[in-house]
Amino acid sequence: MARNGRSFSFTRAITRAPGASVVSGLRAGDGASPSLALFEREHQAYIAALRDAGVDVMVLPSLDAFPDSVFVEDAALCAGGTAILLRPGAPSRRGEADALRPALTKTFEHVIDLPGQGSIDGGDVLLGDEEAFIGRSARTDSAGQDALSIVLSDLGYRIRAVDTPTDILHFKTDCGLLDSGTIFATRRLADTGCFDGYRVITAPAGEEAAANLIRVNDHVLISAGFPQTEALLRQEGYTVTSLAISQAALIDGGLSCMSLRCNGNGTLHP
Ligand code: CIR
Repeated sequence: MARNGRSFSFTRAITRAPGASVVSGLRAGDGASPSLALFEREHQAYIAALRDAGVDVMVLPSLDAFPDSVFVEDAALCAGGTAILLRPGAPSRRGEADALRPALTKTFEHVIDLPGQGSIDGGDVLLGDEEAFIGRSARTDSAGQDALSIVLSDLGYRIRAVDTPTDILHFKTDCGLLDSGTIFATRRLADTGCFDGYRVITAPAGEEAAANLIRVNDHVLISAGFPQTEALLRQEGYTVTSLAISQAALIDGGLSCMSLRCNGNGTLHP
């Protein structure tokens, strides 16, 4: 397994505990609400897995004013030593970026508000070592895509502006990075051609919900309940940890969205 690559080498992560209001989290369907107690247990196991992968995890207190605030990834983005406060597309989530500001200011030397116009959720951004994929979606509009493209270009990333297929919440709902040159994705997303130039491993049929995995240092974290995916990734040589995220899934959340992962390239505060 590749041991370096800034896209998956992380020293720190910021998370936020789910609060009582998580039962009202946004969801596309009219499915069941999560149980707070089980969500908390699954969230704690998620944090433990990040720590096992060598990451120092900050756990922020729950924020009941924002039911979806456990999904910290959508409100900010860490790129090297810079944290960028984003503009989430769902009206009920707009204030989440400001709520993250104090923690980011403590952690990063550079914290910037996304300039320009438009909305963008971090779930639509996949950062590679050199290239950033920015997906336009129901949450991320062209203006938001353009605004983030300018910031990430200034930080040295090549930009690949892509379209998240309409029935997918976020670009990363359907993909995750396995190493610097390899992406795990659903067939429906890979078939759009958006990963041309990368090696793509596709999620086994029926296990599309496993696509939102995260590579953290030497570990690949995947959602529990996807045995073919787990076997496939082990066969490919990855060290896999599978985690139950049943309650986050009830409100359309996945593994990536519950942490803001940061790589300390010398600019993180000690
Ligand atoms: C929402 O609809 O915004 C939340 N209930 C789920 C957000 C999941 N975030 C992500 O995939 N990046």
